[in-house]
Amino acid sequence: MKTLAYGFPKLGEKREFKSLLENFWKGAMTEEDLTKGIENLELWRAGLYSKYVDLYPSGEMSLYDFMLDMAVTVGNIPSRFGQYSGLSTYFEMARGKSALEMTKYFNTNYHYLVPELEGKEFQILENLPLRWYTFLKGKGFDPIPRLIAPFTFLKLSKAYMRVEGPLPMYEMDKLSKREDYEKYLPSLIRVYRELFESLKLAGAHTVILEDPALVFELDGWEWDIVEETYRSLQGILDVYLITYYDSVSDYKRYVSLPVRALGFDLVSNSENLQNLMKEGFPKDKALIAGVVNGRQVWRTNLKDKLKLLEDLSKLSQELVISNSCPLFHLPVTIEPEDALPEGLKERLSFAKEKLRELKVLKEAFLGEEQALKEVEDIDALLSQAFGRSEEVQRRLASLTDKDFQRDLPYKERVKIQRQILNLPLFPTTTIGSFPQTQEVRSMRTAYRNGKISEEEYKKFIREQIQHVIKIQEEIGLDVLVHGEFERTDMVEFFAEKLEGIATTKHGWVLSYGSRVYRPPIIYGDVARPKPMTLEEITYAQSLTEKPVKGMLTGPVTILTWSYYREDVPKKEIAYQIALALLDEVKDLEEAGIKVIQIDEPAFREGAPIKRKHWEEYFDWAIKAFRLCSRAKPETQIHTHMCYSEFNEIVPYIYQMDFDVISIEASRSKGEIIKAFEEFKEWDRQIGIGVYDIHSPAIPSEEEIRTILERAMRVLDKELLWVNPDCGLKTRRWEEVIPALKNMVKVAKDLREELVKA
Ligand code: THG
Ligand code: ZN
Repeated sequence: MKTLAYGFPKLGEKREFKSLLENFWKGAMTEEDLTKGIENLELWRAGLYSKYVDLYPSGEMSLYDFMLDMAVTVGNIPSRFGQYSGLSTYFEMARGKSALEMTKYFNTNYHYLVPELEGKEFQILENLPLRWYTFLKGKGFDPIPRLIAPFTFLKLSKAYMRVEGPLPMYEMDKLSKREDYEKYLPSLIRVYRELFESLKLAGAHTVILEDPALVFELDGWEWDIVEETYRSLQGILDVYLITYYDSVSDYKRYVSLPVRALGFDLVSNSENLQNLMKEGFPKDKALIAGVVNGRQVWRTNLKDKLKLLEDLSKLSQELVISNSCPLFHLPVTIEPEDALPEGLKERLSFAKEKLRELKVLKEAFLGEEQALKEVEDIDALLSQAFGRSEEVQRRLASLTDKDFQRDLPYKERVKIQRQILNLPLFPTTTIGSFPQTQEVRSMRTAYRNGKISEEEYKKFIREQIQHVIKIQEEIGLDVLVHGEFERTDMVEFFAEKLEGIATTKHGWVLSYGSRVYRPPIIYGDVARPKPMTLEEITYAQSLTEKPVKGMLTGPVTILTWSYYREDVPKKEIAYQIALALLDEVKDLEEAGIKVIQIDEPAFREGAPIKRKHWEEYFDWAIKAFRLCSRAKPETQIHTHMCYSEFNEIVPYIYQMDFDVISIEASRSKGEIIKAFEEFKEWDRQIGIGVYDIHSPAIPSEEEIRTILERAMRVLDKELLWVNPDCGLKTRRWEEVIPALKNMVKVAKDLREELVKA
């Protein structure tokens, strides 16, 4: 019986990783000091691993992203970056002007950089696995080198692919055919074998390969490729194969792969366990049981897990206890949190505490008295009810079908809304936030630290709102926003105001690169004690004749970007949040707000990995949105989506029954427009982001016009709104004002041209 842990956060207890990178990028730190700092973080991680578990990896300490590291290791540098020259090329690929595309890692809020395959042979460029293995070895640790497996590497990459048509044309897309893999695998496998050889020479016997793509619903030929890959990797190092975030998609083929040990996520759902119990497990392999949840913050009920491990030990002589998925989805430690609601802290376990749980589990499994007592104590604590509210549950139980249905269908609502709002053709608006300047941030910090009074802070926010309303009027926008200067993160802001949700002071998690966020913790039944946005929105509306949008974050996004309890179905939590938001919608309406936007950027991300689970998810996700947006027919409901590809879920999006959607389509405008073309029923108003806010470049009138004209070929002009593709909080005023002016100019020109025609 051994314990194995992996994916421990690299951020550091005081976000040292973030400071190191950002100081280096600012030019305030040398490359040498950066390297030293990163090495110290790796030593700290290895120290924790070795304190609590038997087996742990090296090679997780990436300077930006582990997929990028794999790409650099195997020499996959797209030609536009020229000759690879170390760190400068590395960061150019990560965050330069023509950086690699960033996308969500499976169904998580971590974003990886998508390798671009151009058809070149792979070769070892920087042997990062060896560098980090020998580093830790040299410091007296005994880690197992870890790499992303070849199949997952290719599956998550994009490659140049011939597009059907009369002329030879190539486009970047996912690998989708056997030939695509056959083109790249031989040279990739050769490189992996070389990497293994080098690690073996340095003293390694084992390698951990992370192959999470095996949880996708794969075709038979894809499994053939996986088998061939593992067969060709044999003979150098013992392979510990790890999968996570879901059950493996073909149990029988998975357990017959020629590897030393096989890992299972036994937390995300019960399919892996059912298969293990039903089909058995090969005698000659070790079973890595991912029983401690790497994605949720709850203390593990060790008693339940002990029982599970006993069952599993009948299947395999060699059981390895592990976390269910990488631990980097968790904050480092619960220790410094001193302002959590009563009773919550002892129910929580962050990454460091999860490591300790693995240790206690092993000790209890081996019958150690102290550990067994702890197991009983935790069970007693966790069996006590916590955070429930009868009132919220009664309200939930009383819901009927009509709570999910607006009083009038869209076709009739839109007529009333047109009369009230009286907007021109191609109405212009923004997504909600305006630049969060240094001044705004320092004022918020000053207020939080008690350095300025609530009155002073509120006065400052009111001044900011006055300013942003004036600017929007000058630019000539049609539907205005209040700028969101009082808000931090769009989820954390609401979490702080809702009952049943806790926020942390130090619970930072990496989202990508050096960017972090603090996921709130939904620990109890959710309710809204008092209005959350009313004051700022009504103040903004009092300053202008134009409509000001009420701005809310939707229930699916609040749920998906938070930790949530596991003893209540997600559907119920989503409905609870939706009811709290509905209270806000009602208050906004009462106060005369005519347009309300409820953002759902995580709507796609929340979907399960396997399509077979989609119907169930979208059923409640759609209903949660409908529940919170059941406004009066005359209130125009908007939503906004970004950060994902929405093409394949357009029919589900339609069922949300909003009046207007604004959608990010910065990279694949053509595709998203096509998706709406293919979905014939589409009759809702839509703003396809006319420029990319992630770039500081100011879009020209021509660029904006091109996108609108393309949209007009597919969608009725009456449906089109004109807006940027996301909020403007990360941009500077000098960029925002000219960009919006160009946008409004194009909308006005188009209106005039249509009148003439
Ligand atoms: N909020 C949350 N999740 C998200 C986003 C978000 N996921 C997807 C998308 N946006 C990209 N993720 C981020 C996460 C963090 C930041 C930007 C994009 C960011 N964070 C600040 C930083 O790292 O400096 C932290 C700011 C603070 O002090 O609160 O900029 O918007 N939940
Ligand atoms: Zn957005």
